[in-house]
Amino acid sequence: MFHHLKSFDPDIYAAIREETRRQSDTLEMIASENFVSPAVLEALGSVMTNKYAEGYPKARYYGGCDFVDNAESLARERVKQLFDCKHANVQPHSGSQANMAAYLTLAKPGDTIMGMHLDHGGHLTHGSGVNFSGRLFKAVPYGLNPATGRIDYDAMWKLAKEYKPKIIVTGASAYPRIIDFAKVRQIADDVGAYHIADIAHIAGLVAAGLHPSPLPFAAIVTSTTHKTLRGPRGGLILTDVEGGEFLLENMPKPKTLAEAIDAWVFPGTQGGPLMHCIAAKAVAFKEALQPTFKIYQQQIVKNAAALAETLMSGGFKLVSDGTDNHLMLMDLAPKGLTGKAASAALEKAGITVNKNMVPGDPQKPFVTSGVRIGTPALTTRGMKEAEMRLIGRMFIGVLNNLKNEAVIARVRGEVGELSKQFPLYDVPK
Ligand code: DSN
Repeated sequence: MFHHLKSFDPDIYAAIREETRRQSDTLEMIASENFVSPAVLEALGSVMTNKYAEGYPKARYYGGCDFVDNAESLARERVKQLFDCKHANVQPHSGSQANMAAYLTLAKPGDTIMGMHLDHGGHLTHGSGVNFSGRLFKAVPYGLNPATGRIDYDAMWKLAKEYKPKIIVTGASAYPRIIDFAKVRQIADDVGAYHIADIAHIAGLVAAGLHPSPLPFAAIVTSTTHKTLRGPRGGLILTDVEGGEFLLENMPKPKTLAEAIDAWVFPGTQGGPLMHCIAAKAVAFKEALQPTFKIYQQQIVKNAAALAETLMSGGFKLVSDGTDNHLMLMDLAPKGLTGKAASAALEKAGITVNKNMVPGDPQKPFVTSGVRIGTPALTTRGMKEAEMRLIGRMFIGVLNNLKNEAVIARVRGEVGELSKQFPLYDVPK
């Protein structure tokens, strides 16, 4: 493998080899990352990357699309089966692109949207001022109840009544609890808003029935494909709503919601789809339809619970005091530590996490008072609760001894040993 690259471009070859080694020899605990299967990697590295296929299966602007049509149709059918829904668009290049197409389907620039505050666990594309979502739209953030660390639905309702948003977006990047999609639909209906659910983080849990599905309660559901869902990097859009009357500019007749979504993905916001990614999405969806996928998702949740408990018994504060899903958010302020210092020390010890704002964080986003920790990737490696407890003790050792090089070196050794017991990819020679 990689022999062409090795001889033609040794620099990129070396970068890939070392990244493979890093992924294999360290503990990957970034909550949004995962390890795809060799079958997904093969589809991603295939000749489908060569093909232009603007349009949709059987309605393309280019010739030669028979086989990419097969791949995209399979991806659509499989993801519809996985989430039990009526319409799917698998072309968004990313979750951000999926959200852009979803917002533009239901709102016009200048309209008001409500999404979760970035500092409370929301996502950039849910209305942050530095992102298109906060620049094209008037964004009103909702947030957590500071006492419980959980979404304050009453406050959300009040804000919605006051600002009358066109869209309420649910979903988060750093929220460890179940989201009450039914409640948000009730709020949206009350104020005449559309509900869009972005399930990027929890898609695998939703597919496995371990988190309630938003499909009965949201006009549009968006997601990425590479987090708990364990596919290639990319996005998707789902809807269960049939019919609709969407008048798009330059389009002669009203469209159904599904047609309007498709039109906003292509040609509305994207050009040619990434057919190699779409083929790899189809493979990942097939994997997610296997019975073993549910067992995998169950283990992710059990692992997160075991790790959370170990950290809390070690005296560390988690936002909302625990987790229901695949991630937890550690608030380091009570220990007088920053996310920046903690994540740097953990990385030295071979544990990869990301620094993360916590609700009401006095620190800047590059410093933060928290770290976000997730279990999807290590669960893919086969680790279970016993390993999580061991890893929890490693966290505690490092975080109580941030400046103690001997402790960090000892933990780095333990991480190496544990990694060897759960082999991942073969490192290219
Ligand atoms: N940046 C991703 C995450 O880490 O959660 C979300 O897109």
